[in-house]
Amino acid sequence: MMKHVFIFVVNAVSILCVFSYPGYLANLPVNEVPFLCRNGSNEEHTYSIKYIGHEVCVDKKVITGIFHERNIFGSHFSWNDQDWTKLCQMDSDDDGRSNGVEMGDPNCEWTPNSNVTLTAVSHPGYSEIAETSNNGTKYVGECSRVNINC
Ligand SMILES: [Ca+2]
Repeated sequence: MMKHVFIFVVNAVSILCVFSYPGYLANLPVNEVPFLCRNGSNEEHTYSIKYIGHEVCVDKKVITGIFHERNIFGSHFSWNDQDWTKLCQMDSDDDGRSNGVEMGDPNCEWTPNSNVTLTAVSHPGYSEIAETSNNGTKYVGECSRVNINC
């Protein structure tokens, strides 16, 4: 009897893990976004962030944890019924580029059933400023935004 109870508990925990954050990703065109930022010493860092709608903790370029608090993109995702057609044209972080542009779907054509692989260019919940040079344009945010060493 105890063996069956143990197996039930293990399975219940596994199911909870499967249906956590990754389940929401099916409603977004990408599974992760890059975040290029500059710290107070003017050093640039690039992070790859998987929990797009939540605040994250980063330690030396490695994501070490996740806050459960939503960032502004995560709030918009929730308030708009996880509907990409509504989210795509919004500019959640108010940096002048739509969520679609930032997440690789500038024409808002992606749907959850499309088998298209897109590439995000920046974070839709963290504002970045355009910097143009001879090498092109890059979008740079502030590293303090990612709660380093939290
Ligand atoms: Ca942004």
